[in-house]
Amino acid sequence: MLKFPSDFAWGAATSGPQSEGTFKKKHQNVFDYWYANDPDKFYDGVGPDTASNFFNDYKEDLALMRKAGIKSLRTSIQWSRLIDDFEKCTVNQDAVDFYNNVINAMLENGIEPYMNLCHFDMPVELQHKYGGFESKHVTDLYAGFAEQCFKLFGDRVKNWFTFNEPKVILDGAYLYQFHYPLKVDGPLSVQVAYNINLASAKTIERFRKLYGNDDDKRIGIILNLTPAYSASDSKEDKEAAEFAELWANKMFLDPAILGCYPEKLVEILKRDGVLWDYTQEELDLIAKETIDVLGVNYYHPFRVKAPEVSSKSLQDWMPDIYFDEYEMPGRVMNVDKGWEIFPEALYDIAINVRDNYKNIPWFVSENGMGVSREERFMDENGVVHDDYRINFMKNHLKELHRGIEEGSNCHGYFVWTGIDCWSWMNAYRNRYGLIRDDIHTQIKTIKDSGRWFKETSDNNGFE
Ligand code: BGP
Repeated sequence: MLKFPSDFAWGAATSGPQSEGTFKKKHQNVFDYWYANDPDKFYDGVGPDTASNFFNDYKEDLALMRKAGIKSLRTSIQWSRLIDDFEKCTVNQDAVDFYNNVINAMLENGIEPYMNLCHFDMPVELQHKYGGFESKHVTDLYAGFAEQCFKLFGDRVKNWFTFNEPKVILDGAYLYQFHYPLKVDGPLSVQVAYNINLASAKTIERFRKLYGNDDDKRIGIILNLTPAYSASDSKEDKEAAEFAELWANKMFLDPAILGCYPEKLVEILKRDGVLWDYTQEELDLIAKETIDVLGVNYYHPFRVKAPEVSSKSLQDWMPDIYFDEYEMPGRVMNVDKGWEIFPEALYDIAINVRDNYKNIPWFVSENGMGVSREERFMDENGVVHDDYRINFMKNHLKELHRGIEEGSNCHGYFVWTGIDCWSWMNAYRNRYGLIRDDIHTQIKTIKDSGRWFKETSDNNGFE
């Protein structure tokens, strides 16, 4: 039996915009708006309006998740739902009631709430008026929203997170066009990354003003880490991997934990003239307001090689002028999703956090297997027989366990996700849940993986 530490948290992750549905929302986030204006861009034309109906079904959903062994749940509070007037930071009472009910229902079901504050869901008004996180003013408005959340719900929520996967905001909205506003602007993405790091520090500052160093409350950030592996030992490939690591991982990890940008990255960005707008006062704040806990979303590694120079030039600066992605021969693929499956990277992450990031407390805040057309594996009772997902989790947990045995301070594993949920442009293309959601009837049925997860969570390990 592979046993995990006694206080290990077995959980699941989701987010407000992907589970709640848009019921009773006064404001739209960027995805609500984009879908309303261009539904054909979304897989099967399915938008966020109903999602997994958590707004209406939260009581039943939470009870069902508990039946699948989920004892901690990470979700998010939507800025565009909670706040009535963004400049004045007044709240919508309906939304306060909803989130209060959700948190109370979690606790009644024995589910520890982990609350995130931004899961790609910038209110569209702020995107249109100020460019979202392109603007420093928006970083202040964001910290104000966060402070409201701490005051309203902090008596019951111990674990808070300033952002989920900020790197994906850059990729989606500023580089590769899969998040609204679909810009392609490398230098601007550098500024947005900096502003997000700043917004995170401002949020932590508000948190510390309320709670000081209260050991019972923790604040962190959730990063999607994609360890960069070089295609070969050649100098060129290794340099490409070094930049990819700086850009994809260290640009957020270092400020969050060490309080500063990596020197090498600063050197490159300065040299390329894509230096961002910053002040010493802001840098001091980033240095001071570091996190207590790190959430790591891990799905796949980042395999890179030296770039083919031909089509890439400094003139149209994009981060990938420094690397090309590399398809390693013989790699194991999740064919449906198009991502390499490489559990060993989770061990590498564990050791990296132990050795280079103060061995900070951390947990796996997302890991899971997306599979399309899962009805292929469903029996007449609606139960999906998803051995592939059980094997995926086992293989990742084994690597995580190895890292913990070697001293990495990891205290939890949160699967993406509990109940199948809506996923941005991909809508329901890939199902990830331990529980199937029939999106036409909203009937929810525990999959084999949910039964396995319950056993594992109850035994704090598996055979
Ligand atoms: C993560 C996001 C989640 C979720 C997941 C699956 O990066 O934090 O929000 O969407 O990816 O994504 P997809 O359905 O596109 O495979």
